Amino acid sequence: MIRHARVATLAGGNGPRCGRAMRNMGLLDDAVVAAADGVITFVGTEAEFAGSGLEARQTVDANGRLLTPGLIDPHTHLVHGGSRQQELAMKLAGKSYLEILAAGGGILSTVQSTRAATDGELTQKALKSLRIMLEQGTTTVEAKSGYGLNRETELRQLQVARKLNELQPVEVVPTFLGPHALPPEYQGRPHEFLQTMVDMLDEVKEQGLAEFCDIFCETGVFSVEESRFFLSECQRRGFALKIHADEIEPLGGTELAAQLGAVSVEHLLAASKEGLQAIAKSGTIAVLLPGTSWNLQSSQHADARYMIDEAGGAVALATDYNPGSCPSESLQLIMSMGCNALGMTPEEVLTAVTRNAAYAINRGHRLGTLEVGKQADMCLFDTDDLAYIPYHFGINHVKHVFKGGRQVVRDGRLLD
Ligand code: IZC
Ligand code: ZN
Repeated sequence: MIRHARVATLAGGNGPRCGRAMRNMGLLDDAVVAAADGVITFVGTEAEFAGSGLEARQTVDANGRLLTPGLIDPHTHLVHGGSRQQELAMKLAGKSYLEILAAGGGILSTVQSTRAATDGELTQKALKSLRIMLEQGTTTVEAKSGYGLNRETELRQLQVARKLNELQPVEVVPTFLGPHALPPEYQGRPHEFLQTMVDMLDEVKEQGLAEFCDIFCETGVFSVEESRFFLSECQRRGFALKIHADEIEPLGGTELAAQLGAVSVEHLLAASKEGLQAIAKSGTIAVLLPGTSWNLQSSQHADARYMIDEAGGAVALATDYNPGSCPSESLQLIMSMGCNALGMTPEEVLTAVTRNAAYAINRGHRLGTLEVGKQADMCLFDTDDLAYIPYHFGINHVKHVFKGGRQVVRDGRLLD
């Protein structure tokens, strides 16, 4: 039981919060949250608790601090080998992300490192990142494959992602991103490559290795028509869909996401206004990744304000943690960028990394809000003021973290 907390419940109704409703945090002052067997059993004020007849075996006094749902990172490339700090010098010398990729670097350099890494090496590297995430309040994370680009290593990445769930507390939700780039061995033959990825789908499904499928729909990577072909094959086999769309150039992946009824569409820096209206209508969540613009030295950002104010859609935020375009595990840093780069309010940002992020990974029924019956994933911040978190950026504001009712971080330190 946590007492005397300022609780941002994010509670009420079902579905992601859209448009201006993203500012509704469902705040309760001087409140109590109780849980048993990992599930929330009470949320209310101290006064309501006094009349409830409930008793606690273990109590944490929050002393007025802010308690939120555990943070959810709905877009990462968690499992990979190697790192790409050499690209920093290339970017500083004026090379673009797509130029580095076209020259065989970028994603393709991580593909080489990932193919060469053992399962043990992939696991240890991912575990290190998961510890950083958890210490900073992330209790659930989506993890994409996409650095194998062949059957063997794509399956290995997904198997490692699954195994991570048994090795540490953060829940890892796997996505098959086989078509993340065209491997050199298929240069000029994108359809043949996509067919090899389609040929894997039944195996991925039967082994329960991924819930979502995703593709990098971008100039110089996969076209809208190629993306439609792949994603339709995935949908026929019962996978939920995500799309990397309109990250760099306005290709129309956002419109495709709406047409296919994708759960989420990610990046959207170059998305058209019509595309943003279409996804708001189709209920497709816009997962925005401001750390990527910043790290690609771009002044261009996704139009979060249009999405929220004009299109009335749902926005989530994610790190995009990966070794190229965003090598950072910190959702708190992304929260700051949500305010300072995307113009979102602190309340909208919190909704974007809790409730809406949960819906972006089909976990809204179980995660993302503090309500009776939901899983007791909670984050206690060392402040009573939400705005202080994005305002004071670059540090960890987390005091305690609870995953499924169990305390996993105390005073900013991971418990073993
Ligand atoms: O490794 O560069 N955008 N995929 C699409 C990425 C960035 C990850 C990478
Ligand atoms: Zn990505």
